[in-house]
Amino acid sequence: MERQWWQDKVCYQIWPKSFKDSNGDGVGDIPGIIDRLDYLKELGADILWLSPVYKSPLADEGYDIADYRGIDPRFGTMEDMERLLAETKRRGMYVVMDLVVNHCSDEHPWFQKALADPEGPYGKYFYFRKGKNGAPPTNWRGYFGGSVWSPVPGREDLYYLHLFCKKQPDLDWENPVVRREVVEMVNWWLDKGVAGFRVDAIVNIGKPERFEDFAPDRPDGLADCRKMLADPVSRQRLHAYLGQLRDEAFAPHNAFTVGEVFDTDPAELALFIGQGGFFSSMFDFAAACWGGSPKGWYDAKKPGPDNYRDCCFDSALRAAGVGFLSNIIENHDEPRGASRYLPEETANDPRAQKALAAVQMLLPGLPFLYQGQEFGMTNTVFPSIDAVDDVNTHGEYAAALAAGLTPGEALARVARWSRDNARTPVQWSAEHAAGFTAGTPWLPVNPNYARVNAAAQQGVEGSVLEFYKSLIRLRKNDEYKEALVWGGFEPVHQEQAGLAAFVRAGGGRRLLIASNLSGEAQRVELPGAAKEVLLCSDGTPGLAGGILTLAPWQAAVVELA
Ligand code: TEU
Repeated sequence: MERQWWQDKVCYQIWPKSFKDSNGDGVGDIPGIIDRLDYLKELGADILWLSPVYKSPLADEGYDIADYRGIDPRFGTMEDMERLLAETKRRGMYVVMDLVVNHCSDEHPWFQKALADPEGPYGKYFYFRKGKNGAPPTNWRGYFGGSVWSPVPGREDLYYLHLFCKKQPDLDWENPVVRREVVEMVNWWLDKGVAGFRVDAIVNIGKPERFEDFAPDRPDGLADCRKMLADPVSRQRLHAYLGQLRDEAFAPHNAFTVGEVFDTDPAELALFIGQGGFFSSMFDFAAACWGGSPKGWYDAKKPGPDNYRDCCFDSALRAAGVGFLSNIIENHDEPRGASRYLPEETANDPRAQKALAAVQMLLPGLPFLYQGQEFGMTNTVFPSIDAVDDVNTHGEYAAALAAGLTPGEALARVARWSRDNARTPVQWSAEHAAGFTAGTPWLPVNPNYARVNAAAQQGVEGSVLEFYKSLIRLRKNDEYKEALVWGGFEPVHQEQAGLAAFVRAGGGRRLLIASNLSGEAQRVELPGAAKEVLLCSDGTPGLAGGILTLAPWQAAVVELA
């Protein structure tokens, strides 16, 4: 496979609203990001993915775009954006925007014009359908709960489609004019200097020929809209549209793109991320999907460290020789990785966080850090459902109540999956509002900020932050890059509970990465003679008689002969 410019990079996701506020209004902004570029550079981040900063009513926190070529004043101005591009370029860093084109905002002029004349040209940008016997056109349930259809105001028996919230009408990609609009907009940003895109919710653009009911799958009488994704026509269309985006926008710019792709068939992997595929990379959601329930979040199971390991290893083997998956432990839609994959009592233990970090950062593929992960931010606490901002959590709370849970149980069950866990302000210091803002933060800071913050760890040996830096340095070290970036992957001792161990080999080097994801010491039989311990999360591991002994939650990288 031909090598690409982005393959040896480390990526970092910024969720701007909660990253850093520069003007005291309690909302993070682009100047705040510029202010932290040196910190990110020192961490070793190269590619910065910005969640949406476009003009938006923020009904889904920016994933509802009202102007694809404008910056929302809450986040700054186009001049700020241009300054960010210049400042990242100066530091040898790259900016990747979020491409949200399955839908736009209901406040986008396209939709406003469509509402005014659903039969006119802009009506064809969206899906307008007649109801069925006084009910919506189909019984599909949207991603955030409730029907995917909302009535068109002032029009009897006419509905528009929105797979997400009702302020996010779906764009009809069968319309070539829509595809042209998107291609032109993407080229406009690439010409401006962004390095590429994270491509939002993209599998949903392929829709079936006919919209038909599915068998209801919950007490609400509705059926998961995702069922339409399996339709062969949906799939064919998806592939055709993505091919056009690649050929007419991404490829000519040699852009880096990472798809938010759920529901792929393993057979499709090469099509998506193989040589000349639709995207450079796509996220691996195997671990994030583990334990999910068709009933809803209230019924989801918490994975343990072994489940995390098994998911990552399976994915790595599946992608071997095909392409680069993007590895995450969390993002703006998921709970914090430490809270999710570590046992509850160890989520805040820096040793355990470092053990998890070693696995994620040295797996084959592209590592993505999410803001605050690098110094161990964890899930927050919600005093009541009213304290939750996220539209998705409210939908899931309603589903839990409908299933008969008490309000207290419903809150406790959905809180651990709430997207707000990852959306609390970044904890920069132990000062006012965790150093995020001089004002009042738009969402309360996690009460653990006095203990967990970047300033307390910066330059402190043994801290989670400094360990992430060493992992990144190792990954980028010319001596080991062949092995760690482009090298092979071989799981070892996968049957050993609480141990995540694998060998990465390339360029004449063989490295064993062994992470003790348990509170007991682990004896690891070495798959070869040990040459040198390159890195250890805490202290020094035991090494004698072909056995590596790891203390509880200790991780080590050992070069093998
Ligand atoms: O997420 C797509 C998606 O499928 C989500 O519904 C996801 O399953 C859910 O958030 C898990 O909790 C993307 C964005 O990442 C998300 O923030 C947006 O809300 C969504 O698209 C709509 O644009």
